[in-house]
Amino acid sequence: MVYWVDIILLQTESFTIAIFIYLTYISFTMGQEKILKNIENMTISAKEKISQCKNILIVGHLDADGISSTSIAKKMFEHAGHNTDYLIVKQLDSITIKKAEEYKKDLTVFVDLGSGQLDKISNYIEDNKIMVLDHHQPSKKEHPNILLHLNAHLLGMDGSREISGSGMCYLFSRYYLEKDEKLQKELEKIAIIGMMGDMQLRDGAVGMNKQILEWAKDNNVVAIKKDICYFGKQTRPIFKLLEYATDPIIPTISFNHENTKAFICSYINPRDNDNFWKRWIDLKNEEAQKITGGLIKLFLENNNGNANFALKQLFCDTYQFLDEAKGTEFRDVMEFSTVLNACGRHDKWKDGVELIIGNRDNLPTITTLLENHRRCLANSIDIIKKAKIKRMNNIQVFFAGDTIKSTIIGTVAGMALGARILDRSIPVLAVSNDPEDSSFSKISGRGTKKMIFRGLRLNDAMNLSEKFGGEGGGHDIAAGCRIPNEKMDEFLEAVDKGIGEQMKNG
Ligand SMILES: [Mn+2]
Repeated sequence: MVYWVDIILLQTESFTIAIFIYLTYISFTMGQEKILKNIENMTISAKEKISQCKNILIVGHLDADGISSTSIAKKMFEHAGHNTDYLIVKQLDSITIKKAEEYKKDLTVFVDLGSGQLDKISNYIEDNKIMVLDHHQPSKKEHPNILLHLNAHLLGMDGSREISGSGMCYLFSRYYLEKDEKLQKELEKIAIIGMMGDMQLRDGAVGMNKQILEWAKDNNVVAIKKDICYFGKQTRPIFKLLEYATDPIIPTISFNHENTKAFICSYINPRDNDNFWKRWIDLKNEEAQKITGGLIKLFLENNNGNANFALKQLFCDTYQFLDEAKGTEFRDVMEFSTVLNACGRHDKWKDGVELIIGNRDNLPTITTLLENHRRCLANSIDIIKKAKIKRMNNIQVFFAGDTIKSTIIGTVAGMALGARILDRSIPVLAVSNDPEDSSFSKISGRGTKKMIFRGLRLNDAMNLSEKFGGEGGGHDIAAGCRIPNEKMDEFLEAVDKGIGEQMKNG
């Protein structure tokens, strides 16, 4: 029997919840609006000075987000009548800044990097010839004479989760360019590739990313669909999709060729009329459901009552570009961003930019490149599996020397954490030789979200390198530095201590 008091209480409660949701929504959109207004104001006040700079050099980071950011900048500046040149770098340090200075342009625009190295940039390039669009942690000092500095954190956004470098470039373009719907759509598309490349969409979009995705969805740029999270739904035969599944690892299936094939065949006929293996997108609804049901069963049976987390990871929002052909690497945003990553990491960043901008002449090279990249990652994971890991109090260190390229070692370290090859309770520092200077090493640090909740700030830890004659920067969850070899032990001690301090209350 229900009493009227209960009904009132129930109504009051849902009313309170409704009000709460409404207020949260309002404060969220108001926060967003304020940020956009600030970006608009800052862009408009710098616009005239920027317009006067005929020749522009764009300097971007070499990952998928950096290549996307560079492409947005190139497209929009050319559209606005500037001449552009671009340069993609692994890390913004004195060597690469000097390189940029040698171009002697009217304006150097740093995208997806720069905010943490303004002091250093200022040493080589005059302040009034510098512009920065970035989402990395900024350094503390202000530089009032810089033409324009749009940084996610300074504008009140979390640059690790809420917006990418490409997103910052896109927002700038909204206020710098005269309205042009076709171009806006193209730039929205590129902004989304960057978000994905920086792993900001893994648990669903939040903050400004969500806003940009909504614009893109309304413009029919992208379709968003809940699906299994695995890589290769457009291009891989399903047995490969499942066999190489790492996030989450499928019990008894991942990395087991025979089991994977047997599993699939027990649910569906895996071959099409021409006897080719079907891809995920070729499956009929009921076939996909059967496989998904089978996967859920595997997780429930093999995770000792701990299946919830893995099951949550199994599904996510997936994103498809509506102007790209089905079954290509470019239809699915996850695959597209991986192509770009492969380009950047293997010195083909020019191809990456060309690809985004619309020049697809080099496609065969790019598919081979993708295969190489996958093989490189798999080999490197094997190397980590067999390697001796130096375990300190609060960090684990892996020395790769020359065995893993410094351009992919961060990705590999992140994968090894994800696949539990490394201890997931403390961050990993992966060390490789610096190819540009043999007296230096490069270090890539990776953590997990859980560690961030416990206080981890890898960018602060990597910044300690400056005390030892090195240089560094990045995000709380992923950061890097270079350090003189002779200072390595001292530096690692300092990082171990520093990270212990950061995470001591977690
Ligand atoms: Mn980025």
